[in-house]
Amino acid sequence: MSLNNDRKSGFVALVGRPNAGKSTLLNRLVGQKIAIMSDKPQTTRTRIRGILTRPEGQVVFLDTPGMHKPKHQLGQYMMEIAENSIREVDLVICVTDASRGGTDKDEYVLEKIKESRVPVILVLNKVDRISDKSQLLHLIEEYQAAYPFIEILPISAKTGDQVELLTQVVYRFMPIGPMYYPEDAITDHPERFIMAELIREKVLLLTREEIPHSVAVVIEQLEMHEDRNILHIHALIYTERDSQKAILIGKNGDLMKRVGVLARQDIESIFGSKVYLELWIKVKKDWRNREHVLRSLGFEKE
Ligand SMILES: Nc1nc2c(ncn2[C@@H]2O[C@H](COP(=O)(O)OP(=O)(O)OP(=O)(O)O)[C@@H](O)[C@H]2O)c(=O)[nH]1
Ligand SMILES: [Mg+2]
Repeated sequence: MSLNNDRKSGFVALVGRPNAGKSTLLNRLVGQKIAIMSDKPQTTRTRIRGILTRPEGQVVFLDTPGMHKPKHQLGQYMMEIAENSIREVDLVICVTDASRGGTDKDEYVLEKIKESRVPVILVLNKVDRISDKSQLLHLIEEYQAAYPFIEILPISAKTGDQVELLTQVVYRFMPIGPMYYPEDAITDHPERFIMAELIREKVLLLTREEIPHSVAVVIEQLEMHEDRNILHIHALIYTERDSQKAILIGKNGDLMKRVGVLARQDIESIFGSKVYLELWIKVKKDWRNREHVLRSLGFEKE
């Protein structure tokens, strides 16, 4: 807890459609990879907390699942997380993909924002993809007419363009408050959770169609072999059907090997120790629609 009474603190939710770049932006804002990212929609499945501490105070960013019409219980859980987040924070950052923008596509998100009384900053993301800047001006006008955003900022979460400016705007709207986390904390998620997510990210990267969505990852065992300074990780990858399991294993186990190599490299660089990663695949039929299975996988309703 800081003794400086003038310091600010607050909670900021990142919301928007799937694939808008919310997780990429969260990682940029806190300067470290906490949330996994992919070009597949509905990558983020739960609320991911990222903490930024500066001399002026502490901001806790909440990355949320992309807003969509849910087709199964997991999707319903994801939407509850996203919608509840809007109500529980001091500020909302609404992220939209400006390269595919338009208020018509964000209708649902705007509707949810209108129900809350929290100030909202609109971020027009992926400006690195836009060469015609008049396109941006049109978008700004369109969004301005749709909702009284307190600020509209074109940024690129990928290149970092204008993210520092966004951070300064966020601090401006934070109330005076206590430091909720230690100064050096970047997140409060357990290591196991981040590791499982990194493995899931590699599955998303290397698979297509329904496979990415059918997968859940759980770390079964995590042990430090002190003598050799190697972190031994035993992870289980759940999928919904035998046919999906076969695809995930790949010819001669090739796909799993590639997932393993990429995940190991990422975990090693993020956690700074050598890793021995063992991956197993198990079928859990229709897990996305089974309440108790979802709970056992950590998707707890609030
Ligand atoms: N060109 C470009 N691509 C970006 C930018 N920000 C994100 N992306 C890409 O957009 C895709 C989606 O990014 P994510 O950060 O996973 O998007 P998200 O909004 O968290 O998606 P969900 O978790 O599914 O809701 C990834 O392929 C990113 O690399 C950007 O500023 N420019
Ligand atoms: Mg995400």
